[in-house]
Amino acid sequence: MVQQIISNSYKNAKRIPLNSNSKFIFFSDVHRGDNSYADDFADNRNIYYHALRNYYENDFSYIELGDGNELWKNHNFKDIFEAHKNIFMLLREFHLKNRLHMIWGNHDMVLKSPKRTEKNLGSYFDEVTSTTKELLSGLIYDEGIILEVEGFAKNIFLIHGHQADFYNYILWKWGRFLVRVLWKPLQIVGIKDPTSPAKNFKELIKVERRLKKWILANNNQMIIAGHTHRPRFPNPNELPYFNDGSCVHPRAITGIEIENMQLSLIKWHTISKRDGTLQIIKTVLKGPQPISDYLK
Ligand SMILES: [Mn+2]
Repeated sequence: MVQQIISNSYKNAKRIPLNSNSKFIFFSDVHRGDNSYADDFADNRNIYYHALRNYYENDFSYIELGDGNELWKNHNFKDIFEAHKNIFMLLREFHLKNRLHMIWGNHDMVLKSPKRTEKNLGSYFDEVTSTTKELLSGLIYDEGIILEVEGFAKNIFLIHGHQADFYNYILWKWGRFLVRVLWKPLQIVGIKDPTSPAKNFKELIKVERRLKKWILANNNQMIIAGHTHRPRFPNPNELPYFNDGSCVHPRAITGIEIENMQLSLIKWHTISKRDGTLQIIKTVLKGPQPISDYLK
């Protein structure tokens, strides 16, 4: 069943060309929240903003691989928008240049509906001028995206990854209910949701195993996913399962870049300098590795 769900999202995926001029940055599991104690992203928001602006200025397209907005803990998108307005304004800049592509995950599965997306993200109320202004009008969330690599028969499949997680794909409303009534209040006193693969190692391994099974059954189809929060960057002789990690690591965000037909796993984090100032820097964790190594 899980294998069929992944195959369906592959069939329905939006297609985007990729060639030697393309530059892509993938982040996922940003979990943008309301900036309260239950907002796992709050500590990393400056790092994320700085990284994303850097990619914007360097002509990258941004593809978010799901769970960008934390719509389980928060009923109202407006609270998330107000807490991270600078980030949404930057996303708007990407969108206006057609350089923004969104995939939904289990925490923002409601954005599957274009109507819902338009209502939540299409516009915002500007309190200074008391007028409604455009935000991400016309943006469509997809379940999957295929990057068609110029000169190759094989391609790259982008997906959130909860398709390999029955509980979070089919029973997601139940999961959301538990997060709202149980785990969110408990998180504030330090107890974490054990049903999330991000917090439960056994679940995480199962999700990875199912995705790898699908890759093997589908002619070694390369996948880049999120969901588990565990960064993965295989060697060329291994199964091509990549994971960009998350933006809610304790002091860092991780992502995957494509530039010059090469892939890199990167981390953005803060260092403290001897004079007491803080600096946000990028560290390459793995790569750059040619894409062609994974399309054989
Ligand atoms: Mn997820």
